[in-house]
Amino acid sequence: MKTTTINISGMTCMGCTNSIRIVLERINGVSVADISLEKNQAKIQYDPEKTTINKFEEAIIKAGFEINT
Ligand SMILES: [Cu+2]
Repeated sequence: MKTTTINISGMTCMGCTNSIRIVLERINGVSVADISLEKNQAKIQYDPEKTTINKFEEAIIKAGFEINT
């Protein structure tokens, strides 16, 4: 298991954090997605043999948010 942090912009409420959590946890290989509205961050625990950070970023963008690098 690995953990990564992704900075996100565009989240305004718990509904946003929830929808991001749901799309991330639906990705095969993700065990936990912890989304912080305060920090504008997603902390993701995943299996690097099953998925990649690219997939997380794609899913977040598809859900209507932006990635801050
Ligand atoms: Cu919202």
